[in-house]
Amino acid sequence: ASHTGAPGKGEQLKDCHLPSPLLVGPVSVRLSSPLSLDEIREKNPLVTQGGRYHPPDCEPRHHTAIVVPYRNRQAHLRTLLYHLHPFLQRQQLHYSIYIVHQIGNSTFNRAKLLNVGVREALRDEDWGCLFLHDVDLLPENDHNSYTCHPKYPTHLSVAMDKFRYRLPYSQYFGGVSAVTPDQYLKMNGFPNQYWGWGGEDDDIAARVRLSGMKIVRPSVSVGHYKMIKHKGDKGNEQNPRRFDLLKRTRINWRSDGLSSLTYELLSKQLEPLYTNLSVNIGEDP
Ligand code: UD2
Ligand code: MN
Repeated sequence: ASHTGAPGKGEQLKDCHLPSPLLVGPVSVRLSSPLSLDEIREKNPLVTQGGRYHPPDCEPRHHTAIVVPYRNRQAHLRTLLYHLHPFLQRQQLHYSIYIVHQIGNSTFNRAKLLNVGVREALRDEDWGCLFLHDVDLLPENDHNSYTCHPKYPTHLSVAMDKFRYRLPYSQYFGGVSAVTPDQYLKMNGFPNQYWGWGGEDDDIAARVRLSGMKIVRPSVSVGHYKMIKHKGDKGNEQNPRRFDLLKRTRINWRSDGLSSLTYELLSKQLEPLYTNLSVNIGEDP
């Protein structure tokens, strides 16, 4: 038999080379007029139903699920997909993108949506790494690896244009972060009680510490992100209770989180560029 490049069935692929030979380093991010979903699809022919990808010619070393809390940010979603698919493919990851769509008009709850996304993603596959990703953040350097640290949760978005490319404060955990399933279990997931804007990221950071872990980060030069400029969303007003809630994380984290998560999955659709989870997470009691 003669080899034509693609390995036949049953033939073992070689492990992907480290570092990936496809990396380019800094990338310029275009924010204006996102392409249509069809156009993005044409640019990513190897992405399969549900927004999944597996490198075609080597065995990936990492299996990463990207979980995005979402409601009513169509243009941001298209911009994210346009950038993230090629970015993750250059890293030669096995990955899938999950959009966790809060249905209804109740106040937005980012952290609870992330809990839902993690639980549903782990029903699909034994993901080694779970990324928690704002819809409006675009990584600007593909040396920022979308993989997990074996021991500690990672905070990736350390240098954003909106904070003049610096960490705003040392415990900051907002934007883009990552945990392994073990780390996620250890910290009892994320809080379910933060309805509206703010505080939930600080609660998550506190859980990391309270459960005996610490936060690891890439270097500032690699952890560059652009945030698409936006106003506050209707239904995600600042949460006035966030300061009171944060005082009680130390008491609440074991009882509120993955262990107390309830929701109703309304549908799971395998769209061409992402898996859409439509979910009813209830409302602020
Ligand atoms: C900051 C943090 C974010 C989170 C938030 C407080 C940064 C870069 N990010 O973001 O991680 O801690 O503060 O809650 O500092 N979303 C929707 N639809 C909505 C509302 C929110 O899809 O109607 C999602 C979307 O993925 C968005 C994320 O929730 O990116 C965070 O909301 P935001 O972008 O309005 O908050 P922002 O930029 O202040
Ligand atoms: Mn934002």
